[in-house]
Amino acid sequence: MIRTVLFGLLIPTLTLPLFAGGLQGPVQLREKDGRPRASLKDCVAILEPIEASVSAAGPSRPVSIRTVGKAFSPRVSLATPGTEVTFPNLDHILHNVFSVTQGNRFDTGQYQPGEAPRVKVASPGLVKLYCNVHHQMNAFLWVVTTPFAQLLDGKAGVAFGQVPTGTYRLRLWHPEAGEKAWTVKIGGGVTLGAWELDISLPALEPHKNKFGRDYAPPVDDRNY
Ligand SMILES: [Cu+2]
Repeated sequence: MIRTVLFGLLIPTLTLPLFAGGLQGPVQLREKDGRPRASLKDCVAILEPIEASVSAAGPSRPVSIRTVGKAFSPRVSLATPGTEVTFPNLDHILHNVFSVTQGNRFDTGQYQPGEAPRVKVASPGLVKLYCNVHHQMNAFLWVVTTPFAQLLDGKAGVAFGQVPTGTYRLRLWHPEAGEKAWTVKIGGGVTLGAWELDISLPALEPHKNKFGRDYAPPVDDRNY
């Protein structure tokens, strides 16, 4: 912690929390046969205050989720309430994005190649995104109010710094594992831990189209 002595008073430097610590440690994603998955791609870590002085995060920078090769990219994104999300269509076919997640329902309608519809997410939580044209397209948007949230793509685990001391809930999530949560106490230094998630869900969750009906049989539109 940095402090400045001014006229005999101790003035804490405002940019740093008064008492800050960190949380670090490896995350392991275990396959159904028990072997560890090599990559933490699509894994999300969210550190939420239970008893700690943390201000809610304001709207984050716009999030872009492209449709390319008949898939959403990236498949998992992070946002805060009020964040604008755009969906640029980089394919040569029509797409659609809809969500029937309560609190964040929307439907872009079908949109052309080159178009980029926008929506604003409202409520915290996990928003499941689908395309009404292509059953296999799915993506996930985590809307969080804490400033401590990260995607674990390319990482070995969680690493949060400048965390005010207190009690937190560490939530780990993966599309094929669902969510697991732990209570962690963070003191003045770096708190260490190790966490595991078990793969138990299918790669593509069964789902209906935006009308709540089964998808029509696929048509041949391979020229995306
Ligand atoms: Cu599509």
